[in-house]
Amino acid sequence: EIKGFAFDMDGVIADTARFHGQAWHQLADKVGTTWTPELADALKGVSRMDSLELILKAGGHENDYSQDEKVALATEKNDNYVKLVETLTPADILPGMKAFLDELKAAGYHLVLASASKNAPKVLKYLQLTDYFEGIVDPAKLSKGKPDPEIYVEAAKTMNLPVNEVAGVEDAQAGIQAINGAGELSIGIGSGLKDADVKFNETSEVSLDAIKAQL
Ligand code: B16
Ligand code: MG
Repeated sequence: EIKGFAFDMDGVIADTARFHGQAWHQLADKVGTTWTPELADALKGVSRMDSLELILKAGGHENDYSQDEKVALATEKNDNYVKLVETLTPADILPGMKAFLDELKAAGYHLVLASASKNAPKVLKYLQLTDYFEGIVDPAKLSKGKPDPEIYVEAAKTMNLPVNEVAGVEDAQAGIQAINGAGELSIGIGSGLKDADVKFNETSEVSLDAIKAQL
């Protein structure tokens, strides 16, 4: 029986995937990597430094920069991203997600955030959703990013629940792999998430009844 939900943030709760995309696109142009929809998808859920490596590799530039230069590139991307994040308001919560969080809260489920983003506390603040979550897994304390299961294992610990009583909600393939690897119920939102236990096309379709209908 599911007693807690671990939420991905970017692309699930917050309409920020477009901001990450915009800021990485700018970075790709700068290093000379062609920006494609496939590359944009491959970056979803992936940590900042791993995303940078994927962009450099896609253009054959992985050996063109020192470690310090890579950190500077990632910092530049993040500065651009943070400027976009500061424009967020509660209107940028993805359709239906506020209602779903309210439904879960009212039904007494545990809720934690399992986002790879170091900017997650800031984003939740601008969306005025901070109080919904009993904890935020700190990605800085993890040794491996998604698709490694670590972040979802930590999410279960934060709620004091065994993994089989936890459901994870994700919009990215890397995230679904992480949930499945942790032994939790995976709920995928978006296209191309074939490994998800429960699948939705849009955030607006997600509710407890709609999940139960697929179990
Ligand atoms: P930051 P999620 C992920 O968040 C994003 O999907 C991914 O695009 C981003 O690179 C990653 O967070 C790290 O974010 O640079 O803000 O630390 O989908 O796991 O909520
Ligand atoms: Mg995501």
